[in-house]
Amino acid sequence: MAKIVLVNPRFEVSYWGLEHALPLLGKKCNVPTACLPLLAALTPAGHEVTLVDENVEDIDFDKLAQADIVGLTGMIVQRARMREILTELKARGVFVVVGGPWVSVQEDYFDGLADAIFVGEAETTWPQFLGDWAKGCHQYRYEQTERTDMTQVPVSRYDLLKTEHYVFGSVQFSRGCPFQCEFCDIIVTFGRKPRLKTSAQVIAELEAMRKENLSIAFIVDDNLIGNKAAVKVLLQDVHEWQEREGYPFQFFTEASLNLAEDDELMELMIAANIAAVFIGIESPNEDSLKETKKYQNVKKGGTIVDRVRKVQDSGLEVWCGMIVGFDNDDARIFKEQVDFIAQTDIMHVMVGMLGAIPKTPLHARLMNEGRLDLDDEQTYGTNVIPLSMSRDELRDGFIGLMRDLYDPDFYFDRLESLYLTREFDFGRSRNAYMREHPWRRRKAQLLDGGRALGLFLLLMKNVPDSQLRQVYRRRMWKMFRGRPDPGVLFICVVKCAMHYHHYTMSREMSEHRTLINTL
Ligand code: B12
Ligand code: SF4
Repeated sequence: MAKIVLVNPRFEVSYWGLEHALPLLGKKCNVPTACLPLLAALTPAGHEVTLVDENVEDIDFDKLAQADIVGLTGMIVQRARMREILTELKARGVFVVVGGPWVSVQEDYFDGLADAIFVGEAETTWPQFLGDWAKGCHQYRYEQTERTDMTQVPVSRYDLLKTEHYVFGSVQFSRGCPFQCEFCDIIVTFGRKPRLKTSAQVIAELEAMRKENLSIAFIVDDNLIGNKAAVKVLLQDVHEWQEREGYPFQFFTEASLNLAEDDELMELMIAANIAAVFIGIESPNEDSLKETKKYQNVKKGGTIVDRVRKVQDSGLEVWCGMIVGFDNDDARIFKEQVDFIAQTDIMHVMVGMLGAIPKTPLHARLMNEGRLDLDDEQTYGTNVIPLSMSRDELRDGFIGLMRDLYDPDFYFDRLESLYLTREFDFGRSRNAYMREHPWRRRKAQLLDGGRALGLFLLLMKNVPDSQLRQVYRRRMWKMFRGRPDPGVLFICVVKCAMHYHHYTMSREMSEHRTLINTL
């Protein structure tokens, strides 16, 4: 029997980290990293497992030093902190293993600091390692020969998380994506054949999350609609569960743009109460999309703008990822991106400079072309040396683009266009359910109204910039007059808080010419 502690290191500020908004929302972290409660569930009975997320609590190194095994996870943006933690633990003679997205693609990054590493999925290798460890014959490198059979994945140990500190819960329906974008490490690690859990597994997870008082969840799939036929069955069952239980969950997720081609699928996502979908659009420049093999976004049954609007009109809010710095992008791309976003009414635009993650085809190609900056400290914010502009132009254009996108007027014009002019119906099927259940509806309205007011007051108290506070007041007043629905008002105050994060990030970058993690 081993004492095991699984650790998720502190994140650096990033677009989706929402670090500047979290204190306003009364939370410490956006989402609990899904692998921690999952690895706990995969640990054979008899071992004692503790989860430590440094984003919600400090690491007590003395306590950690008493563990038999410490397991560390982490993404690229956590790599520096991962190194610090490993160095500290090594000095104390602790046995430490590392897994997760970063070490899976950069296997030698922690050489000399880790006792074992896990590449890719670990549903079979983690229990196998624990057996080897008990026998005193563990290996240094573990990699599954077969991809995980998702129908065998156990329910995550949500009970071990301090769920009160997170905005969202996390739940996974599937892994893998059928597409082949050149820069993507997801398909390198998880493959192109989508694998799904059964409806019974997913519903058991939702029940387990509900016990921990979670009501908003991020479906952390690489691409929820990788296998459209199979996910439709799953969504139908989640919809029936939601109807039966009174819509206890609201979901957010990620999907590819071909979603717009399938009305039934959009309808089922809404029925399951998915409110917003993050789509990797990447670029309005068709040559760049072709260059990066993002063929699913290249013109097909309408422009990208038409397709985005179709998804929005169905009742799903669209968030998106955009990339600048493809070989086909010259200095005109920054303005093109702004013009494109203006036509889509998308508020949450994660824009990044093209980066080459190890093991991807892009990384291999640029290495061959001598266009990779191999320094770990990325002063230009990306390891890619662009082809059609200088590194300074790319960095400055990117910072300017972020600043333009989160200019308060531009941001709130998009919000008003979607929510006031187009009367976007956020959470359509839950709203329909509530209309048929007037008591529940009244209770929900009271709750939303109270939360909207509470958050608005927090914004007024804590946002230091008086001009910005004035913008939030003015825009919320307009929203109040145009759509005095407590649910919509709550969403819009949350949008103010999210704006505050993105605005602060973009101002810090432009004032200090420093680049914050944008990958
Ligand atoms: C959902 C998701 C998000 C969500 C939730 C993030 C979170 N904090 O958990 C949101 C949208 C918030 C998000 C944000 C970001 N994300 Co993200 N995200 C994902 C996605 C699609 C799924 C992650 C997931 O939960 N998978 C399910 C779990 C169960 O899988 P897993 O963590 O890989 O764990 C398995 C194995 O890796 C292994 N394992 C993992 N850790 C360990 C540790 C040990 C000891 C062992 C034994 C095994 C092990 O065991 C698990 C079971 O098999 C991945 C893509 C992917 N598939 O990795 C990108 C991904 C992880 N994200 C990425 C990035 C860059 C970001 C951002 C920095 C983007 C930004 N600029 O804002 C931010 C970080 C912000 C933050 N503070 O959270 C990159 C990381 C690149 C890399 N290789 O390091 C990825 C790979 C996507 C990509 N290529 O762009 N993300
Ligand atoms: S659609 Fe997304 S997950 Fe799929 S290959 Fe492209 S970038 Fe990767």
